[in-house]
Amino acid sequence: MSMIARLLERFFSGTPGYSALLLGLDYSGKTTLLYRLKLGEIMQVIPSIGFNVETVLLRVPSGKSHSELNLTCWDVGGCGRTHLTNFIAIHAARVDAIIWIIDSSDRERLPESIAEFSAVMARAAADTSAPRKERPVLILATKQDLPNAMSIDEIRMKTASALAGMSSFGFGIGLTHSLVEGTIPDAFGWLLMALESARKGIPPPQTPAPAPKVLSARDPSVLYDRLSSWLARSDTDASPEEFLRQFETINLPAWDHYTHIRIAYLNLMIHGRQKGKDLIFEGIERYIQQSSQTKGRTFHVTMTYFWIQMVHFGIRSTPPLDYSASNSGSESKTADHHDQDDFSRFLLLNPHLANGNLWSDYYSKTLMMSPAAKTGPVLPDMKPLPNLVVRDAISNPA
Ligand SMILES: Nc1nc2c(ncn2[C@@H]2O[C@H](COP(=O)(O)OP(=O)(O)O)[C@@H](O)[C@H]2O)c(=O)[nH]1
Ligand SMILES: [Mg+2]
Repeated sequence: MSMIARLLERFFSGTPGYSALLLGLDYSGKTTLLYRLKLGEIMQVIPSIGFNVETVLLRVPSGKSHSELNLTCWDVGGCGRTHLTNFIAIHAARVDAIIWIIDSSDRERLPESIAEFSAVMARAAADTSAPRKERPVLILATKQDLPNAMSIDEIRMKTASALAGMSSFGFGIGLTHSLVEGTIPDAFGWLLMALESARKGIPPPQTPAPAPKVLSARDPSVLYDRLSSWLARSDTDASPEEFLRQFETINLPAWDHYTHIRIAYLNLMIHGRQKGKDLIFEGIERYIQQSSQTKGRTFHVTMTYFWIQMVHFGIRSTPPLDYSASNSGSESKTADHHDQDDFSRFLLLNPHLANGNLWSDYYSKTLMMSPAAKTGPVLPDMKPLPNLVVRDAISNPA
């Protein structure tokens, strides 16, 4: 079993309720739906990056009365998603259900959405290390409130062949629809019913899953490989205290992207944003001046700001881990082990950070490599950085 799969199982086994993966193209409405279910209101969400994970408690119709559905939803967002098919498929093979979000107003990209869904599901089906079980697929066709939306029947017809052999059902939803009655609770009511029959072990349908053809098993996925090696490294790396001592005494085993991310992570976790940021800046500048590992490198202010911002955003997006829930098994961990796990888990939830070129989604090369960016902080010219103000409003609703 891969490192990623092992860690996922270590972190998320034993969570109560059911888990679901939100699949769907960017801009289809995944994050909006997640926070609407979580907070009961429509938030202006930012294009997300990395994972949003939230547990929602939904009241759904069940026969003549109501039941509760406790659902932990994984929303995979943004950058580099296409490089992450492998990674998403590992999740898909370990959740209890898939919620496929389709933008009803985007007829043009429906084929792309179907291709992504099929690629992920084929990968997940080929994952022999995952438990073999029926995973219901709830299709939510969002934006039904928009004038040119495709009807739910049209979407059902067009997605039917991608869903062959799966237990699935489609519902049309919109921002104007109630959370209390109508299609949204009905949709989750269907999901609860499908999940309960899957848990009772009603055997999966016999139709074989389509053979993986979109991606071959040997498809090179640089980011995925890098993330796997980072996770292996974080599992055996020096303790946080030791690592920070090595940083302070200019004695780190390596000076690479992984090292930078861990420096940022530990300082921000321990000291918070203000003090953490200063310590990172001073520490890195000093390290570059004094170490023989950093020959030829110079300190880059904007680049350093960029990574601090991305790591901080990732920290704010990572829900705290409840050890009491996940640690009921035989494995008893030391406090030190927890710290180590925290960084592994942080990487798992923020796989995009392994992409050393992430900055180029935000900055043109000309701007990032300019003397001005090197000596002082400059704002991105391609798109704004993920917004911490909005993120904090989501984490700490008033
Ligand atoms: N009109 C309408 N807009 C929606 C609906 N769901 C989402 N949106 C909008 O679609 C945009 C993209 O949503 P977002 O949740 O960021 O998509 P994600 O990339 O899949 O997470 C946002 O501007 C949302 O307000 C819907 O049901 N109706
Ligand atoms: Mg999103």
